[in-house]
Amino acid sequence: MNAAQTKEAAQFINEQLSNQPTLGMILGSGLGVLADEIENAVTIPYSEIPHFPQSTVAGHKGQLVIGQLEGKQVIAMQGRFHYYEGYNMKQVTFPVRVMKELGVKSLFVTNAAGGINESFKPGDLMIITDHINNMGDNPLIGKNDDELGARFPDMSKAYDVELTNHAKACADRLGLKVQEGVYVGNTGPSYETGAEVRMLRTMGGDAVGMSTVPEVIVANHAGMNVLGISCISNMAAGILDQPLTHDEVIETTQQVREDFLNFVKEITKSL
Ligand code: 6GU
Repeated sequence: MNAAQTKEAAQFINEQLSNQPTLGMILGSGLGVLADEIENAVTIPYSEIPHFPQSTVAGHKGQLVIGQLEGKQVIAMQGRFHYYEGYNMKQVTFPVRVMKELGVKSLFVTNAAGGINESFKPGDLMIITDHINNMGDNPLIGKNDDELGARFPDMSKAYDVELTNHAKACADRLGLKVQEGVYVGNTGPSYETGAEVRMLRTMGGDAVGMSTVPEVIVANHAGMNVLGISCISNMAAGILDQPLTHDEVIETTQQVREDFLNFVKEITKSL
């Protein structure tokens, strides 16, 4: 994945738009319904976009939806690319580069995650205040393109403080109880063992998932403002005495869908 490919993909998308999006959204497992709220939508399957990888997981649609949400020009990914699918970090984060090229300034990243913090419960929404890259890889490895960003980008404010505070105010306004915490990015695809979850808790993690961290690193490299929201779809291993299934992840995200939709729409409206 290189700058020329990014430009080609962005140009292909741009040709189909009458307005430039300024707000990007990556919609995680079961959360893609948000894209159905986008008005005057232009929908582009990933398969049509030059250099875009294809998405393979159930519950992930695999298309860009571009249009207006609460009066803002948005571009949403309905389905993302995961490292565990076998894509490399450059492929996983390619859409973020393309969004930047299209003029996106702020990026909302969402995911379904397992609760590590024992005070959380399935169905909680969590504002991501920080993350731990536990994937053993980094999308910025390799020659740095100084046009795109710094060789050693600062990650001390990876999740924009203003956006985070704004999201908290929106939750209050809606009377939504929203958690805050640290997201741990693991590669998956296996879920954690109980011992691993205890380790992640000791490390300072509140929720664990298999995405988001690569995209947030690239968004920071590119100078975008990031807001992260996790839907706690289940508790991580060893907290409740029950096995984890992807079906449970999808089921819970369906249950919180109204809260999630209202929350993101309120954040967008008053941005
Ligand atoms: Cl418990 N672990 C991981 N790695 N990803 C998840 C999850 C757990 N629950 C939803 N996604």
